Amino acid sequence: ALSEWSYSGDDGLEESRWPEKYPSCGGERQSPIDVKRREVHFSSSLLPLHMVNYEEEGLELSMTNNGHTVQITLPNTMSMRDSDGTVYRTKQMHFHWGGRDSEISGSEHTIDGMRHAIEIHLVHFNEKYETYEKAVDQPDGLAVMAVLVKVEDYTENDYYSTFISELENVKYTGQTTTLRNVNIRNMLPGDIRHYYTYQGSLTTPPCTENVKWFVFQDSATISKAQAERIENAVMDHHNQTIRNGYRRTQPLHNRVVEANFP
Ligand code: SG7
Ligand code: ZN
Repeated sequence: ALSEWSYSGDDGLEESRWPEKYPSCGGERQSPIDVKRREVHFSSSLLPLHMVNYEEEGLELSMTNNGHTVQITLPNTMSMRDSDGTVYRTKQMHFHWGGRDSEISGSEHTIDGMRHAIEIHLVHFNEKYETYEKAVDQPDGLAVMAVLVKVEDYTENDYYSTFISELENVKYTGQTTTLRNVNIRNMLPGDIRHYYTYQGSLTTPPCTENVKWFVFQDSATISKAQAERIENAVMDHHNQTIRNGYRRTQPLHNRVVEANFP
């Protein structure tokens, strides 16, 4: 197998066996999780994230098919300040989707057991470490914002058009293209003030337990046709269409999920 790990076991180590090679994947603060709304703790001290430069116009961003997902490199000029004053800078964003059978959703986080069609991750690093490479091994190194995307039959989202039409240029693993004139803010939900937050991990090997997660309460919306284009667009090392690239939800163990809304 060309891949060191996979979700299904078709190609490389399957999900349930990740801990054999990547011990952190068997840890007690793993991601994703099911957010059980009745068990979420409201915290009035959590402020909206202070987000800077996400709406910058005219960006040229490189997008790559890495064999597991499509990933867009973000400039480190976008930054987010957490309630506790920590500043995180952007590194990349990527997507998790389903689609193995039509109607199969592929978000990683679920809300009361409900899985959304797609989940977008914006990976950030703690700016006190100066670079992503230095932050990635630190216990407080990373923060990921998660955007849940739902499908409404005919609601075309024009803010996703550039991204979706460029997918044909990254059909094969290893290919890279350039996105022009995307506005990242517009790909996020309308309401970015309200979020769930908890301490977790990377959702892929090595499953490092150093990620502070922020899952927006509001979701973004795309059309069914747009979702299908994403689900059918890109292929892995074996030229199999990449589908169902999400990890099963993990036990909460000794953790609390907080929210800044009641
Ligand atoms: C995706 O998810 C990729 C990975 C990412 C991983 O497979 O975008 O990124 C690279 C550079 O391959 O891993 C370290 C990292 O960002 C896990 O990220 S996630 O927890 O946000 N899903
Ligand atoms: Zn991810």
